[in-house]
Amino acid sequence: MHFDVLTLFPEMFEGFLGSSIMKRAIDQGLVTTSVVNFREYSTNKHRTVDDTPYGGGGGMVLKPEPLFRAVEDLTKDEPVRPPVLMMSPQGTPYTQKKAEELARHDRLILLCGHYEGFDERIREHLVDEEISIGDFVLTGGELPAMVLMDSVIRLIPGVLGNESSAETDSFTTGLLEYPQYTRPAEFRGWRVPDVLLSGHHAEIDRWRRRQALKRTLERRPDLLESAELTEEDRAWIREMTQGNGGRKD
Ligand code: 9D3
Repeated sequence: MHFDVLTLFPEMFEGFLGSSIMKRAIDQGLVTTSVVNFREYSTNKHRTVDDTPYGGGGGMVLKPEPLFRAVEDLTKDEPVRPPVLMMSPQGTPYTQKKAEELARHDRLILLCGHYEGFDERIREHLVDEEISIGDFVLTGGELPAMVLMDSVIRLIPGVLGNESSAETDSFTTGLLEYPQYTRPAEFRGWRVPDVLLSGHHAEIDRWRRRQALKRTLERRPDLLESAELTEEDRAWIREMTQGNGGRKD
């Protein structure tokens, strides 16, 4: 899979692409990247990429020419232009489902702004999708682009070890994870739950399922709406939410 990243701050990607699982995916030839400073595609002698907004007001707006020229140059040999994704606070909220969808493409082009807004014609005539990574304000689209790449790259077959497919499955159960423990069985007086030391695998599975349900109910009740629940799960949730004054214990 190939990623083209268009940014004014290409150096921000060095640590990310040079570390850990990303580096391994690149070294294995599973992923290729071109991180391009779109200032190189500016059409004027001062290499300008932004300008003041028509109609007045503060801030600067990214000009259309550099980004159009950059995308057109990068895709000049492609019979079909790959999806162009704009990282934007006004974008559709990013989800695991979107990551899975994007992982099916063999090439993606990511546009990153930094403070500035984009001239609307970039949205209207160059971009296929606008993506936000959540309701908080960052200084640019570079970190969101790295978040997107990380989430997509780990889904590419061969990038992670064997745990990967099982892990994807557990996300699709739609519940938060149950608590985990390792040795020692007692640390500073805090004991690991006895059931986990019991060797009764059916009981352990039941305990973990209930803990996952309890945690999801407490922290992310919205997830329960779409989770796949058995009749036993529903009974357990009823027990946790009723007859105790509404407390979820
Ligand atoms: C208030 C008007 N704009 C400033 C000129 C808003 C603004 C634009 C760009 C605020 C922040 C940014 C930089 N952020 C992103 O480019 C961004 C982002 C984010 O801030 N949060 C979550 N997802 C994303 S994706 C891109």
